[in-house]
Amino acid sequence: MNDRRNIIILGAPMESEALLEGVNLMPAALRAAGLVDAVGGVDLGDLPIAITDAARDPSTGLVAYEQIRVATGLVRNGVLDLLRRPGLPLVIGGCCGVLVGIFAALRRHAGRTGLAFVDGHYDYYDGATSPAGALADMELRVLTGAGPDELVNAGSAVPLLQPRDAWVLAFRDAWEMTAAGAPDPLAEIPDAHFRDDVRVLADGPAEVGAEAATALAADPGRFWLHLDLDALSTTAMPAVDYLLPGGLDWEQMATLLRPLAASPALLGMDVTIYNPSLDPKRELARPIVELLAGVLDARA
Ligand SMILES: [Mn+2]
Repeated sequence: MNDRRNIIILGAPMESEALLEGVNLMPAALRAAGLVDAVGGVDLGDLPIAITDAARDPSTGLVAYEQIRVATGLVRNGVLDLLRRPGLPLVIGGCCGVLVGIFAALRRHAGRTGLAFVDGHYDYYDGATSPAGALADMELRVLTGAGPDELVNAGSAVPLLQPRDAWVLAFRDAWEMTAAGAPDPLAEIPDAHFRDDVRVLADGPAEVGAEAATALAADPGRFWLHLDLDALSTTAMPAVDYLLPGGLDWEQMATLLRPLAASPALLGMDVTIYNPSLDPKRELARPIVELLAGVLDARA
């Protein structure tokens, strides 16, 4: 345990496909694997999020739209509370949809805030092309100002995230997006900074992490770190819902994250998408805890 890091943990068990036993089980699984002691944190428990309505809303294309709106408000208020406390917020998802509420809180609390977005997917579908109709397929698009009105307007400014403040790292689903006819983020938000998994490994994970951290610390001067565990290879992390070839191994991921986690400009971090129901013996929970503890150790 390392109390100097003063990490504040909040569970956000959002499962935006309304699977009743999916990524919503992640906070409990990581706690059972020793998360709180390993990161040296204070645990505020879980937000009371329940996504149970499997119907897809015809106008937005989203599953459980009303429940997603309510959950986004809970995340916003919960993260606002975290940001007002001393210490570094660590939000445990859940799915990547938690980022909408997180950025609504960041906008209110800190104003313009950057994002280091480490994710196997762009998460840039629209309601028509999203395979699952999940907010977790489209949160980067919502954050940068396109999508269902009530989510795009969840904070005090639109967009919640300026494209130029987004560093989109380690994605590898461009081919899948093209096949689905999804919006192309390279065309729609060209000011964002894109480094796919091949580029991250070619340039070096340490170099790419440091490049993003340095740029975000300079402008806008503060940022959030998002980690979707499906940015790991499916060999390293098979317990995710959408498998893709490619990706980073555990050490490459730690190397990419460390300079971001160590930055004084970091306002907080979320981690998402581990699905314990695909890992019945919970063998992957401890490596996740060790990854988080290892990268947050850079702040000590
Ligand atoms: Mn994602």
